[in-house]
Amino acid sequence: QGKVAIVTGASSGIGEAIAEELVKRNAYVALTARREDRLQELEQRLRGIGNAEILTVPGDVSKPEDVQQLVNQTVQRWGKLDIVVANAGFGYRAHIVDGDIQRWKNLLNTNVYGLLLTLKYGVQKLLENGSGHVIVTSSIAGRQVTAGGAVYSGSKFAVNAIAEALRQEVGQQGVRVTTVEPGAVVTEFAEVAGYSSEVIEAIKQMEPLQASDIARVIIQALEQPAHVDIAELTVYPTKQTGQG
Ligand code: NJP
Repeated sequence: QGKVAIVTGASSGIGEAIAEELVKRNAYVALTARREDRLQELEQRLRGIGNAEILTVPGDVSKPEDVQQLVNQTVQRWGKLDIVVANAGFGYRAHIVDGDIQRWKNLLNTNVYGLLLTLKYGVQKLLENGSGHVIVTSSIAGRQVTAGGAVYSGSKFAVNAIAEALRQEVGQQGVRVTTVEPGAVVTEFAEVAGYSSEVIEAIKQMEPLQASDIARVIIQALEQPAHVDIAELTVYPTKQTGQG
């Protein structure tokens, strides 16, 4: 049997690309995100790759019952869990005084609380195995702050802290934790974050990364021998010299 993986935020972008790379390597992959139609389209596409084993469990990572359902259904289907890709998240740019308070709440609920839920319920199963690998998608915004980035950067600083605490908590039990900090990647991220056309143009000029670039780097971390944990991966487009 192949490795069993959960991928959150699998309905587009980086999560979709990681799911595809995992399936190509014969992993059994459980996909989650809120948009069921997009997950089903992806499942159909991935079924075209050899004997793909895929489970689609639509849900919201900020709802404990949805995350528990995802983990439980995965383990019921394949008997174990080896890889947790905690990737769901989104961005938002606004000065604090102009901030949309509902947007703040949703962002922190997904990027921070949703991550904690994914780790809490997912990592319990890895510990039962005595091995496993957690991939956490953070951001270069988790290393540097710019005006307008308070809430997104704040969420990703929290993500980095949570991932490092987890690494220290579970390493002795054979579970690796890798935090990935991408620069600009072409996904639906800019649109969801509501970036202006000027910002989108500036990103185009820097020849941004493709989601497949991040997926390839993550696969390299996953394919290290079990005693090697690449704890942090910061990946910039070569021409991106600042954050934005
Ligand atoms: O963005 P996008 P990325 N519950 O919008 C899902 C980080 N990052 O692939 O629920 C469950 O294409 C959403 O699905 P849906 C970024 O912070 C990116 O670029 O159906 N799922 C979709 O599948 C994030 O952590 C860049 O709407 C939820 C996925 O998340 C990660 O990369 C730079 C959800 C987002 O896909 C993936 O983002 C960087 C919820 N509550 C870091 N909310 C970049 N692209 O430039 C959202 O430094 N999703």
